[in-house]
Amino acid sequence: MTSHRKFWWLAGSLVCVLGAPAGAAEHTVHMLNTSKTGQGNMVFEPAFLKVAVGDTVVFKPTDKGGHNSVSTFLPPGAKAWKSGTDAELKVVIEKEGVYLYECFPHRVMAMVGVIQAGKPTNLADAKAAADKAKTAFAMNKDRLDKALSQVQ
Ligand SMILES: [Cu+2]
Repeated sequence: MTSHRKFWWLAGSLVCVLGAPAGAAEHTVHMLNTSKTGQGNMVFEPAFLKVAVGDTVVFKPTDKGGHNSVSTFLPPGAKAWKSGTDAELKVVIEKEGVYLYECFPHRVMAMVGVIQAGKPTNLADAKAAADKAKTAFAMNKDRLDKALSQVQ
């Protein structure tokens, strides 16, 4: 590598390092046809995620099964999201609290997930929303409760 080239390589690396907000992490939630941890078919994995405000959650269509990710309950002021079918979506978690989301095509199978960012300031409202969401489930009826029970 010439010294000229080396300079631009170093400059590029610095931009990468300095460009990311301090401490912000990226978390991946896999959309799967079959759970890798024995949770049955049509799942988000992990179904519960604890993140810091400012972190990014990547919904990844690891299995192409007609999946999407749609927010169904949010902390006050948080932005709703909806991915395309079998499309990756990156969501920056900007507000503190509990988030619920689902795969709309597999709602009946309780393909749902929970994200906690910071303190669970809206947990009571999240539980009420979960109780409503559960009425649509025909299978895996305990999944949402299991994920929500990990909120601390
Ligand atoms: Cu799905």
